[in-house]
Amino acid sequence: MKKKFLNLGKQPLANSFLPSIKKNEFFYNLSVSFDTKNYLVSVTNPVNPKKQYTDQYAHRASESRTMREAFKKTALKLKKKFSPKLVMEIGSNDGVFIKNFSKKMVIAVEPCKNLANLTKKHFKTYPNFWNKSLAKKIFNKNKKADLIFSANTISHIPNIKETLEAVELSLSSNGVLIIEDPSLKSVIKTNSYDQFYDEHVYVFSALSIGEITKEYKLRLFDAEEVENHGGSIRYYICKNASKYKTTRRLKKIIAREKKSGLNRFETFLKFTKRVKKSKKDLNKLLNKLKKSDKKIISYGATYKSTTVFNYCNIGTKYFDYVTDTTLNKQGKFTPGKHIPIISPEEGFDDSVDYAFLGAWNFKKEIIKKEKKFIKNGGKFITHVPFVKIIKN
Ligand code: DWN
Repeated sequence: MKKKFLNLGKQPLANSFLPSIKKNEFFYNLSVSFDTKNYLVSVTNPVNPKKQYTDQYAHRASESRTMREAFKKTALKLKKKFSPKLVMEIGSNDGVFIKNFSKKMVIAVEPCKNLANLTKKHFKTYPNFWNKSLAKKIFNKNKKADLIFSANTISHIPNIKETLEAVELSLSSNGVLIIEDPSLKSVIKTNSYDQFYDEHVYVFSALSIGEITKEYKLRLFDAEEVENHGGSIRYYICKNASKYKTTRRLKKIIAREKKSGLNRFETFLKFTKRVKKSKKDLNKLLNKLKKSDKKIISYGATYKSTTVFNYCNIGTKYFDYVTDTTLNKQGKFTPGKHIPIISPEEGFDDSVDYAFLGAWNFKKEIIKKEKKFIKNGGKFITHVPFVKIIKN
């Protein structure tokens, strides 16, 4: 049974960075539920993916050094561990993962046409949504994938049944599906409620992945906690009859999840209380700083900050602008709250007193990079794990 625990209010699409401020912007109601049967946490009423994954998709996974290095390391590790002959990535974005494989052995699936165009010159790329009909087009009795990788994508697809059935059709008998997505334990622990937005239909746990895969002739046999995006889990899934045995580290992760209460509704009700407090605290802090005439900006036009800005009802009253390194976000306005986005070169200078870390998941990388700002007295603000000015 699905039980609602969090209401984040009216939200625009996190990807809808606007070239100009328009009046008829699309909004939906963002609430989050817990399924007491399979422990799955999901957006209660998902948005139609055709509205989200268009040829205007903004996010470029290569934009941070942290993720370029993480994907390279992951690709090398998986090649060594599984020696795959044929690899497929679902949701290949700008190719940050597949570029670590030779052209002959990798297939990319990416429904956003602008992104698919970036990889199609060098890699076999299908500009389509992942489903059974695509699986049947790519694979057959004699051609199967030994490794299917998907980072920050399976959590984005509302139809999990179709997704996993298509995977089951495509894998070789000892083939492995590896998915990586933000971990529910980290979200709850660090109060990062901004991991909930239209695209994050699911925030998985090993508990929920273990339950869901069972329904589709698949089996979770291993999992690994990784630092990416503020704490993620890499899940290793195989066919029911495959050779892989359940690992000790998976059992430990599941035990820790149970200890954190990820199988109990009360845990999520407590989380909701902390989220409400976070909203109050952030408004209070920004209000105080603004009253003392400080210049505040936001650092990183993340999808996550769409949730923060719209849930906390904060916009140009507090933030002069948002800086972001992604070229196709610059010159636009943030979804819903319409804060202008400019390049760091243009806007991240000595005039800034405080920078809210929209990209808090890259805190280490950013603090290292912005030593001069800190030395000159600039300060970062974060809401993760609670609202504070970061002490340098
Ligand atoms: O799942 C998703 C994640 C992985 O990526 C997607 N649905 C969409 C996107 O979400 P996000 O926007 O919250 O992701 P990031 O990776 O936290 O975005 C970081 C943003 O900050 C990028 O636009 C790049 C920018 N940035 C910057 O301006 N300066 C990043 C760094 C590290 C910097 O130094």
